[in-house]
Amino acid sequence: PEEHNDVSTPAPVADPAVHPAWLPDAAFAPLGSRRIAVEIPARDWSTLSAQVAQTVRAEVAAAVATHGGAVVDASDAPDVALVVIAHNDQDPEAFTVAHGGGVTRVTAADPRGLLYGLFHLVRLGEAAFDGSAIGEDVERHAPATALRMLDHWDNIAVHPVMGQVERGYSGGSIFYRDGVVREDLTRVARYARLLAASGINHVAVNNVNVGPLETRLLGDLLPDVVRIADVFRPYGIQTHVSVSWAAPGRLGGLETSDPFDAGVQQWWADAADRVWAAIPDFGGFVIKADSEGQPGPFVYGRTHADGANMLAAAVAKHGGLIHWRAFVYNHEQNWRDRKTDRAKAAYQHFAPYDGTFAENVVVQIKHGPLDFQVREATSPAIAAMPNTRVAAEFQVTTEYLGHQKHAVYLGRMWSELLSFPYWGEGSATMADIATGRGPGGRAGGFAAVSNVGDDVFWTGHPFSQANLYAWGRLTWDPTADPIAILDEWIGLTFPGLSAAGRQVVHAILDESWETYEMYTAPLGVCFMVYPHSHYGPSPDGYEYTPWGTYHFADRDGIGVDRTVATGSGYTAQYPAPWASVYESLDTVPDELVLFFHHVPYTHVLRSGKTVIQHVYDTHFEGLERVEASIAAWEAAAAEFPADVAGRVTERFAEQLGSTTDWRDIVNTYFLRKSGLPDEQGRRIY
Ligand code: GCW
Repeated sequence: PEEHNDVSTPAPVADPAVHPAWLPDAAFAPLGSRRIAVEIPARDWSTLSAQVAQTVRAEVAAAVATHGGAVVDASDAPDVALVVIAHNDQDPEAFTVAHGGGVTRVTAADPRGLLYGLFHLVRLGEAAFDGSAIGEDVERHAPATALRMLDHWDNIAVHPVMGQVERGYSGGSIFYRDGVVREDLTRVARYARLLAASGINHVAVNNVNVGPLETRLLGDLLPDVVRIADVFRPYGIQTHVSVSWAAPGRLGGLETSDPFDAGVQQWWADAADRVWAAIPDFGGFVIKADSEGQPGPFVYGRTHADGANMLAAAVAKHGGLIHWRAFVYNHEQNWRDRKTDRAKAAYQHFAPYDGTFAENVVVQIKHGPLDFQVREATSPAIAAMPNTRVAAEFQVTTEYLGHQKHAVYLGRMWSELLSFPYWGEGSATMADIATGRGPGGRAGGFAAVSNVGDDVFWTGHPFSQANLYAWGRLTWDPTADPIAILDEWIGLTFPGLSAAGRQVVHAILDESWETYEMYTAPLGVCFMVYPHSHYGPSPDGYEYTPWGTYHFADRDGIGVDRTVATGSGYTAQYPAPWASVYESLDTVPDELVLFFHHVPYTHVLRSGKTVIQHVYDTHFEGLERVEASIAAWEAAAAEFPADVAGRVTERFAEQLGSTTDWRDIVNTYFLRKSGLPDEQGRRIY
């Protein structure tokens, strides 16, 4: 344990001040009570792989020390053998498992695969060793993509409006405090371990809104990035930094950021040389350009392909990546202008440049065309760039989904989005495109905004840990069953919980996304939140703002006409069959009807209900479902550790109040607009 701060030999140490999340000591008992052989041949490993090899050894040593097993030689009758062998697996993160003759055997071509194999055994628990979960046939596990990323929106200094972590609901940053990178990165080491156990292997350590201080991460603060990278590396995680397009001016005193300027090109090449000299396995740069006030190439009359390719050239010789975000739209829109449709922006700005981005550019596109709403259509831009590496971007932090005050599990939502077949049933899905299995075959991977902070539970609501865990697991296997993932998380996080207790967590979380949708903005209409904070109901909050997110409710109807026939023409950005499915009111799915159409309140949905009655019914039911969750929780709370129980109980009180507000304010809004009463005569204010 004393070696804990020595990053080259990390050993898991229990820190009572921090919740162990899905890696409590007890989760290692089945493994740690056995005789384990680790065989990793000395070879010319990369620094990353060599350090991961040490991590595997340290994990095994710590587990047997805690649980009474032993580290033995391979020839000394082990129960478990973890072996790096020269096999022809091309994927350094892949591993195989097999069980025979009383031995559970994990093999990999690289220590990184072995680390994932080790955590696989931890997840399976006793079943990994008795032949019930692992059979005699060799079973291969490999990630769907090599790029499984978390983006932190952490600021070094506390931002006057956004705080330290933009859209963070879990306290301060685990990286920064009081305007500097933390001296003690122990917490980051624990985070790295949790991420490795869920499958994440890339982390960007600062907000995509990059201030002057954060710009210095490429300059005088680079040694701090080195320290962070040193802590991530032993767990197989590569570090990335978000950069500002204005960096050549801010740091280098240049007067332009024009990507065609030789001085600018040189400045970025030098910056890249500096970073990779300090961190040879550095991942690359993330950039938000020409978006929400961040500078970008538009000022110079250049395109985003011009900008991205200039940065790509600077990092190419180091094997670096440019994650160029496609979240580019006009945030100074005039609400009187009915022609501009923000949903069309990403496609308009990026699709025309398909095929012109350098090979080391990943265009990172939000899963929906607006902004991480509880329900919006899938982004057509993701399917429009077969000759570009596209990453699908998600949000683990619940900016629009209850701020980790509401119990909302997002595994189901992500799974549904990831499996969206862009060219109709059976065709390539969003996950296929991101992992290089779509048309064009280029892989950009997955990225999501982290929900972690320096909160004792990491994520504010203890149950929000499940989202972080599920994100990692889905990036590894986007086809995995999100409820099985949730069950895995429950089992690891709450060892010893009774079957009834487990059921309660499932009852609360399994359909919590749908529940949240029920009591918030209906039928894909989006937003209806308080501006700025994005928490709580404010149906007209964004209606007359410059942000381009309107629902156009009047006394007759509501919704955004995005059809070709009479609206913004957005539906034409989709391939067949979706373009016509969404275009027609006869075929548009109910849950997205207001995303694509402006309809009267009396419009009859495919479900047979009118829009207005659907709104009333779902809002009453949404609150009832939260009340049922609370009742289930109260009956089971005593089974949970007191600190967890206390926090969950406190969050439920907040959720109940907030959900009640949502129900009453949305119902009242619709009643006042439409004048149409609830068929069931329930109380609306
Ligand atoms: O959803 C919006 C958020 C901003 C965020 C932006 C983005 C980091 O409200 O806080 O900025 O998206 O994705 O860049």
